[in-house]
Amino acid sequence: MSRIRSSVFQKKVVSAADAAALIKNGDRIGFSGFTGSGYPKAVPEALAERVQAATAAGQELRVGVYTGASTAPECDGALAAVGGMFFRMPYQSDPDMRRAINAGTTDYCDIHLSHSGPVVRHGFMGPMDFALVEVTSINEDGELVPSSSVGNNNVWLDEAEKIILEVNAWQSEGLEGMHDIYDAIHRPPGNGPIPLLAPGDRIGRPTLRVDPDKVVAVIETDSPDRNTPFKPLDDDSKAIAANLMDFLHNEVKQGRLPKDLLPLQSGVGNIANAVLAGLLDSDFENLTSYTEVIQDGMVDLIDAGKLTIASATSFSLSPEAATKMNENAAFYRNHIILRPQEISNNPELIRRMGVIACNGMIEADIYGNINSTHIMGSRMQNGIGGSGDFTRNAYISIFVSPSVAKGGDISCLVPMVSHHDHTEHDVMVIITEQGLADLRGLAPRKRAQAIIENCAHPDYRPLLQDYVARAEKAANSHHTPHDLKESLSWHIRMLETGSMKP
Ligand code: 0RQ
Repeated sequence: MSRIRSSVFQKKVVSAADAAALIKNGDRIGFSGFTGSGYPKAVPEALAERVQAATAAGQELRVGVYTGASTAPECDGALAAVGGMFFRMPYQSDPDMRRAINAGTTDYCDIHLSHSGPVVRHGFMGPMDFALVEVTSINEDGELVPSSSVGNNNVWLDEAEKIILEVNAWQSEGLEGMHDIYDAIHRPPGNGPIPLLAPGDRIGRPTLRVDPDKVVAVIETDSPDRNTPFKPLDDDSKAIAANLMDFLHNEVKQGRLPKDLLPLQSGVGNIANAVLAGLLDSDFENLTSYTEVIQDGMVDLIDAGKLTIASATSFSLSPEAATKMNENAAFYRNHIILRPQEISNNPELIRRMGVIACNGMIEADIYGNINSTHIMGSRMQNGIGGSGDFTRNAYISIFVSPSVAKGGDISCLVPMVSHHDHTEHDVMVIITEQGLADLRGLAPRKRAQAIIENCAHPDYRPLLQDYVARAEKAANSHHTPHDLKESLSWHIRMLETGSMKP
């Protein structure tokens, strides 16, 4: 049976090529899609073909692409490979996309995920020409059942002048009822408090609403989300997870956390997933999660009966876990709620519920500033994503990373970060495989000692202590001692010699 149950929408079905033909050079398009889930799968590739044909004919066809977060090779990848984007925001992680951003051929605006919908609603980005949104089905009354992510879809559907829908039969019909679309946020003034008190609360509707007159094309697809497998757990990630478990147990013992903890947020990447595996082996029970992505580790916690409810905006699963989710969506619907990202990442809610935030990083400095986005100060990796939304507003904010990268040539603990995403004011705990630095209540000099002694790799500890000694002697040594002539010398050495070691 067709997933398009409304006769109004059935009449709008066209091919992906015909839908792509509606898009003009310079159009700004709000795409669905968040960490490899729920992105449009047919029109971006058809558009990429048009871009190639236009380029061959000496014409320009480039669009501005707004998403929830990263998408996949058929979406970001296809358009980036042909140079089809003049603008991109917010988070991305595709290699071709990254190349275009770093080459400066695509302008990239790396903003907090909780801001990415509102800046469009507020008109800060100018008008949005199209929304291109994947859904699971269209009901008789024309309401849309979202697919495996919600992201900014509610905002794009409201704000775009025209809408193209992809109805993907691969997405499980069991997803219907998993979503909670709260659409009572408008341009200020006049917004009230968001009435959500706990991760399991439902405050909205299961479907997205759309003005049918704005829908110019509907495409039928049947393609899987392209999710990437997680790396197997290595010794470092197991040690990081064990250090975090010790910390959480101690917080419970000290009476600073209840024994079922507080809602957990876990970032993207392999280490974050490993941390969830650590919870699986722990004695913590009745856990809840208020986060933005549901990874394999969270599904395992639900299966084990340890996680009662997970609230997010998207899945970020391995192919095996995505298949399991698809086959059992009706079961997981009782434990998972997918919301718009302006709700999953909302600072008001994160602060109210006391979320424990745990995110990956590229590097931290000895005072606790964090670089999440730029390799060696200038090369964009993925973007800040939701890490800022959660870190600044968390009950406890934690960053996790191995102490070294590139086989030990790089120390992830450095004198001064080469790019700032999270300042020392927002960061409470840093964890590596070496140990844990609890920075709460520490002045800068004491923070430096905690980080060097507990988190840095032994190979780099004397070098960091040497830096601290020089910084203390430097002319500008005051509250936060730095020797500005030396502070980025480690990065310069890496760029010049291929190692931070002298
Ligand atoms: O390089 O790709 O060439 O191998 O950086 O590093 O170890 O694979 O890290 O998958 O845990 O991701 C910060 C990127 C970590 C991620 C980041 C090199 C390393 C490797 C990646 P290669 P790993 P992870 C909510 C939260 C921002 C968004 C966020 C991220 C590559 O966590 O994108 O937190 N965070 N969102 O070799 C130079 C260093 C390095 C280094 C690692 N110090 N210097 N290179 N690398 N450390 C979710 C969302 O927002 C959607």
